[in-house]
Amino acid sequence: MTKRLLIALLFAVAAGSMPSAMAQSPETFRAGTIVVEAPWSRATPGGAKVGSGYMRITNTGSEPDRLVGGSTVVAERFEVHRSTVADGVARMEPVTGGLEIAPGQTVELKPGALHAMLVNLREPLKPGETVKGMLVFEKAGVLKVEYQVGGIGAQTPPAAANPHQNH
Ligand SMILES: [Cu+2]
Repeated sequence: MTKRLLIALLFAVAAGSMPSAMAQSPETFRAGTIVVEAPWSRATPGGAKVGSGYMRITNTGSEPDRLVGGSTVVAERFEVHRSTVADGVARMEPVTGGLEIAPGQTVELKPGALHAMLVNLREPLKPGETVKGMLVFEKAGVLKVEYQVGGIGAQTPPAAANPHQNH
């Protein structure tokens, strides 16, 4: 390893651990007043037809906005679903009419709750890979994001993708 490379690495490590006012990780994506943090997904077993997408969406503006659609490079369709448990049976249903993000509100898409459904996967998702996608908001418009793929059945974002998770 060259000395220059070593210095660059040390600098990168120092920069990564530096606290910032917003506790902002590199996996933060913005469009207009919408801030999307730490999009992530889960690895899928071979043959699985659907994958999932999770993230935190914050509306920093003074007007409500809606997540009305999206896409990823790995699946044919993007839907927003809500998981519920009724009489001990877990089910999920599409959120119709867009997912509202009220002014000042943070909506969390996470396992067992609201989530993005990546329908008709073209290929299995593998741990450690990054999946490019887009989110479409009614007012903020199109936002390009990248999902970090964690393990099968993961309940939290991959550690490396979200260094500020344990605040
Ligand atoms: Cu679903």
